[in-house]
Amino acid sequence: TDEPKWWTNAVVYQIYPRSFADSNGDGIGDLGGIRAHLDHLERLGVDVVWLSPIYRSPQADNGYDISDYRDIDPLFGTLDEFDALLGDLHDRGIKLVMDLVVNHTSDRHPWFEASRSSLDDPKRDWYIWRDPHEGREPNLWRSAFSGSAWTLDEATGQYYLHLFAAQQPDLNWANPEVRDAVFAMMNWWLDRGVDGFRMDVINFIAKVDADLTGDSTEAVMGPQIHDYLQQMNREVFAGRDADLITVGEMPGVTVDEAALFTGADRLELDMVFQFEHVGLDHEARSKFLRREMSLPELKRSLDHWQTGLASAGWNSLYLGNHDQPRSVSRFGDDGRFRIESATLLATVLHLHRGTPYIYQGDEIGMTNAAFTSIDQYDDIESVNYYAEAVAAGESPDEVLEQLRFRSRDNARTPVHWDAGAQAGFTTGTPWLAVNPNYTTVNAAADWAAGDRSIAGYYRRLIELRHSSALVALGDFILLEPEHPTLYAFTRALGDERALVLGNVSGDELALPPAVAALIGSGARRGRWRWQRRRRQRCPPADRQLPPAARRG
Ligand code: TEU
Ligand code: CA
Repeated sequence: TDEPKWWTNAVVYQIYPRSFADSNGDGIGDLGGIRAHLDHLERLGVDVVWLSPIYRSPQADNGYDISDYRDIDPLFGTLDEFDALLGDLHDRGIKLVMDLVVNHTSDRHPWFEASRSSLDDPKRDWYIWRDPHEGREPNLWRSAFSGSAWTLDEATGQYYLHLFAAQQPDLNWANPEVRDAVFAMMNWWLDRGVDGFRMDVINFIAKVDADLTGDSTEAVMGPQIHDYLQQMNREVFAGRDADLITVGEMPGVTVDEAALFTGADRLELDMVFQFEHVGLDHEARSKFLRREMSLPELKRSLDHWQTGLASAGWNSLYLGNHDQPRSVSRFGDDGRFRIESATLLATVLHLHRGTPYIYQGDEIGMTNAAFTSIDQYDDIESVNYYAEAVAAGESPDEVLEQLRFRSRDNARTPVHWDAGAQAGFTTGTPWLAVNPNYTTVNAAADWAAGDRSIAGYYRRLIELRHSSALVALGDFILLEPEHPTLYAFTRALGDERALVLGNVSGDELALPPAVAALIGSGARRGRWRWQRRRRQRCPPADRQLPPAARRG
């Protein structure tokens, strides 16, 4: 039918469980911690929670290395507690999306243990094994977490492929038994009542056989990906009457590919996470090599996705997650204009067309970790990168500087609930240091800040998406693409128009004549009904940013 899908006016909140809230004092966030903070989520008004992995795992990559897909890691709780959490969320009208990590398993998953046990084990072909090529690795692919993407298994004399850590061997999706096992597991979770999946690096599951040997240096997506996703759709999602949601994480995906993955008639996915806008501020060859990104570049990139998926497909909208720096530190000013920056970024993102994703802590304006020593880092990517770069002769201080901006641990420090010890995250010692700014930046203080509450502002944006078809579905037109500090666009649906203006600078901004004229003509025709944001108390008048959003 032509009825818009329910998720066109939904907002998703991502929980990274290890860092959200600890209920038993071991310093690691857990399911009990989430259950203790559901009021916060309900107050924000989010529709869906996406839970990063909580399955049994040796935790080499904080749960993205799964050793049992059908159980909860004891660090986080039990299946009974999981069912209780799911019930609590549903009672509050919030859906739950699980992280589905099936490009790879843990090297301690029984499937891999069987697979590596001998050349003729029935599960040998469940993973990707190759003979050495001229005495070295089968090809020159690199792991995302440093080193080769191949590890030699001495016992059988073959290499196995791992696009991530050696503890994360890639499954062989070309084997129909693997697909059946994954689909059965997905059905098991849906039968338990979960509302969908966020699919980890799902565009990597299809490998091109020809590229797996020789001098190939760059991994590419295989064409079978569409068949795999369509088969998944038939065997897992088709015929279920619940309102589900699927989002595929797809590094490197293009707009044209995304239109295929998310086109309604293709029965693949509801939406994808694309990476173009989070790749603009670093060199292509390494995420750790920072480069200056201008506002016009960011606007052009997001605009390209808005227009590219305007008639076929659907966007997911995000500025941060557990793999990215804190959005206010990366795209805004996390010092003097922290609150203005956080609300501006929220405004711009949430008023695009697509489904917005909020990463835990962004709704209270949490900032990068500000670690100064390598011992403070935990993330396998950061730790491996530091070792590799320093071994290659780079200055440790420079590498630390790179990590200070880009490390995934920036987004993984514990959530600040209040100004008490350890920010109210734990009664014990947190697994990763709490950011010292928790005494001022915390959920309790933020909710109490009235007009200066970032969470309160998010709440209004979420309400707006729920109540306004214009915000959910309206056409997007970017204005002033080349303006260095103004983020301006319109949305249009039927007779309704919205004009969104964001001053992405710490200075006063004079509106370009074309935008001023647009305002004038709209006002004359009675089109623009001004809803000025309530005056903000804090910055002195000469520092005040113009209202970030105006809608008619
Ligand atoms: O991330 C995939 C991914 O490509 C990157 O965002 C990754 O985090 C890394 O920064 C590459 O440089 C997903 C998960 O979100 C991430 O947490 C996992 O570590 C990864 O897959 C492996 O499962
Ligand atoms: Ca705990």
